[in-house]
Amino acid sequence: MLAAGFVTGAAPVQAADTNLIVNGGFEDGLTNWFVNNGNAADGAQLAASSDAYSGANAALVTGRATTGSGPMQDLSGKVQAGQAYTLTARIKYENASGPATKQFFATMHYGGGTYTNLVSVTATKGQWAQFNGTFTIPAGQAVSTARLFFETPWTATPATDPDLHLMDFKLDDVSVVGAAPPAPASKTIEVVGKLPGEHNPLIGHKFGADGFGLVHDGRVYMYMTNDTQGYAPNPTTGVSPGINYGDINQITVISSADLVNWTDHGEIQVAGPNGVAPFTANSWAPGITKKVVNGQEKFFLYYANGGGSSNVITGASPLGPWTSERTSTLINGSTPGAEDVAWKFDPAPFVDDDGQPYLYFGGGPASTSMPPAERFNNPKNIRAIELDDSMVATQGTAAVVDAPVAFEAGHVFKREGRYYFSYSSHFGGNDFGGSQQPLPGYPGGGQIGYLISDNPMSWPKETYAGVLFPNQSQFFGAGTGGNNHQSVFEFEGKYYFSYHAPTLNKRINGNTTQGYRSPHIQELAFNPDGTIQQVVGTYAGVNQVRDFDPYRVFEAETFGWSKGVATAKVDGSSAQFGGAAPNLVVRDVDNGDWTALSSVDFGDNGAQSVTAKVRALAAGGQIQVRLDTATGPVVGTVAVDAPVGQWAEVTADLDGVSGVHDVYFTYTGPAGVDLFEIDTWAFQAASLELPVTVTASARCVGGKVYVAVQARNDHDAPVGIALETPYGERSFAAVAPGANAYQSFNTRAVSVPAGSATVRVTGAIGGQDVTTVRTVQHPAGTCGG
Ligand SMILES: [Ca+2]
Ligand SMILES: [Ca+2]
Ligand SMILES: [Ca+2]
Repeated sequence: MLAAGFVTGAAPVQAADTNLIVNGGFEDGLTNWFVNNGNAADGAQLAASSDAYSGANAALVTGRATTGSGPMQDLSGKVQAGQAYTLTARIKYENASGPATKQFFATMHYGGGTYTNLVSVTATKGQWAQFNGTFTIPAGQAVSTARLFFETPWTATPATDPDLHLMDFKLDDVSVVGAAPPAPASKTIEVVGKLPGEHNPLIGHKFGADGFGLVHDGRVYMYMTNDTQGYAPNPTTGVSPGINYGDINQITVISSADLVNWTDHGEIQVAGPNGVAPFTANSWAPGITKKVVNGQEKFFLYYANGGGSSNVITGASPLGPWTSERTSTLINGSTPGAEDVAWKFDPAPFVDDDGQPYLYFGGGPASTSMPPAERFNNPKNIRAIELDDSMVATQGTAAVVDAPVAFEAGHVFKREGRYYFSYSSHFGGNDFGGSQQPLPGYPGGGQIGYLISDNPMSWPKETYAGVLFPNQSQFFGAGTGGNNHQSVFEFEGKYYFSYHAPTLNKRINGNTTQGYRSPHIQELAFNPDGTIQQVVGTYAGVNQVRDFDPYRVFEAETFGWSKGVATAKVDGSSAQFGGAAPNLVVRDVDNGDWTALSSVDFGDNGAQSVTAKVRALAAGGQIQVRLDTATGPVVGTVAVDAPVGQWAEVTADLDGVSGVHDVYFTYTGPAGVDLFEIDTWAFQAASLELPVTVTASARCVGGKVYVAVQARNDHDAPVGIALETPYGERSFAAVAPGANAYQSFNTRAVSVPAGSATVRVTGAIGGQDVTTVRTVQHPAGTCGG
C-alpha cells in the first residue's frame, strides 16, 4: 500500500524485490538451515544462540571440520542466472585464541565442485560485523543447485591452526534480496499418457522407475524411483532436459486392489537434508518387504544411496509414517564380502518362509583383476547377504551371485520351494572387458535374465536359466531403450512381473525421449519344469483383477486413466487409507481435463447419487459423470458451487447408472483458470425396494364403515407384510410370491373421512434385508345417506 502523501513519478515500475532467505534472523531456531555438506569432509554443529545481533536468537556454529563448514540454506529454484542480489548478514567470532581480525565469506555452492564467493567482510574479534554487498550471478551459471553458506577463507590443512581457520562463529539477520523466484514451470503431463482401455503404463500423470511390488492386505503397492522429481519441461517447447539421477531423493508410491485403477500416494522424502535418512543423498531403486519384529509388523524400504551405498528406512504401514533406525548406510565399503562390488546399490530384500531375511545388492563395472572374457561374461558384481532379525543390519559375509553378463537390479522371489534371482544384464564396453563375445546362451545387452537355485545364498553360474524379458525397446520401439529394473510379486494366485519403459516420455515427446521411465506390469507364466515363459511387453498389460467398488469414500487421486491433471499432497490424513497415510488431491483441473475409473460395478440396483469433496478455485466449475468414454452419456452433473477456497462436499443425483461401466469424470468451467481441486469421491447406492401392489377401499357393512387394505407380494420370494390403519393393524408372515395380504378393518363409525393406510413389507434382496414402506389412500366412507 502506498504511504499517504507519496507521489508517483515517472520512474518505470519495477517488480518488487524479495528476500529469498527463510528464517534469516533465526527467530524460528534453525528451521531451513543446515551445515554445509558440499564436501564429504565438511562437518560442524549448528545450534541456536541467545547472543543475537537482533531478536532473541542467532545461530552458533561449532566444531568446524573444514573452512567451508558453516550454516547453509538451499536457494535452489530461487536465484536466477543473470540477476543481481544484495546480501546482508551479521557475523561475530569470539575465540580467545583467535586472531584480532578475521575475513569471512558468504559463498554459493552451485553443485559438484563449483563454489563462488559472493560477499566478504573482515570482522573484529568480539564484535558483530556486517556483510553488505551485491553480487550478480553470471548469465551462463547453472543454478539448479544453489546453496548459500558462510565460511572462512579456504586452506587445505586448516587443522594445523584451528584457532586461525576453524573458529566458532555466530550468524544473524541474513538476507538475500533480489528478483522474486520464477514461478516453477508446470510439470503437469498434458497428453493422455495411459490410453483408455490400456493398462500400461500403470499411470499417465507422472513417471516412476524401478518399480517394486509389495502385496499387503488385498492391495499391490508399487514403490518407484521418483523420475518426475527432476522433470522440467521447457514452458515453450514442452521438452525437458534429460533425466538427472543425482536430483532424485524421493520414492513414489502408488497402490491398487485391481491392477488397473491406481491410487497415487505421493512421494516419500527419503534422502537429502529434509529426508527420513538425511545422511543419504539419493533414493534410487527401492525394494520393500514386511516382517514382524518384536511383535509388531513393520515395513522395511531399502534403496540405493546413489551408486556408493544402500540404506533402509522403516514404516509402520506400507504408507508410513517412516523413520530411520540407522544413522549411517546399511551397505557400504565396509560390508563384508562387498569390497569388490563397484556399485553397492539396488538393494532387494527377500524374507524366506522360515523368517530368515536376505538382501541382494550390487552391480556396475567388474573387477579389473579378471580376464576380459570373464569380466564380460561372469563379472561377479552382485551379492547376497543375510539380514539379522532387526532387518536394518546385515550378518555374516556377502556371497557372490554369479549371474551371467550381470549389470544391476538383482531381485529374488520364491515359488514351489525354489528361489528365482532375476537381474539386468550389462551393455558391454570397457567396464566389462571391452569387445567380447558372450558365451552361448548368455543374455544380450540390457535384458532381464534369471537364475533358479535351491539355496537363497548359493548362485553359481550353472543356475542360470535364461532371459525372462528382452529389452523393452523390442516391444515399445524407438526411444524406449536403456536400462531396466524388475520385480516379481504374487497377487491372488497369479504371478506378475514389473518393469519400466519410458512410454509416457515417448507419448509426450515422440521417439526422442529424455530417460523418464514409467511403471508397467505383465503376468508371469511358468513352464511345468518351473522355468519362466519369456514375458512379452504390451500396452494392454494385465487383466483387471476385480471390478471397482464405488459405494464408499475413495480417494479422487485414484484413476484408471486421466488427462491434464496433476496431484499434490495436502495436510491431513487419507479418508480411505487412515490416519497414517498421506492424502493427495487432484489439481491443475482445467476445462476439458478428465479422470476415469475402469470397470466400476454399480450393481443391478444402481447408484442414485455421487458426492465429491472439492475446493473451488473459480466460480462456474462443473463435473460431468459419464459412462464408458470421455464423451459418453452424461448421467449426472455436479455443480461445484461451494465458496471459492473452501473444502466442501457437493452432490449430484444420477440417472440410469447400473451394471458395470468405465466412469469418466469430465471437468468443465471457465477456460484458462484452475477450476477446483478434488479430494475424494463416493457414490451412493439407490435404495432397494420390495415390489408390492397396494390398494385400499371403504364400504358400509351392518351400519358401520369398514376400511379394507390389500397388498400383493410382487417379489420372487416370500415377504412379511404389516397393514396399519387408524382403525387397527394386522401382520402377515411369509406371504408367498403373488399372494395377497388382506384385512378389512371395522372403523365402528357410520362415517369416516378419506385417509391413509401404511403397508410395511419386509424381505430380502440378494441376501440383504430390506424394508419397504408404502402408504395408500382410502376414500371417505359412510353408511346411509
Ligand atoms: Ca535474530
Ligand atoms: Ca490441467
Ligand atoms: Ca484425496
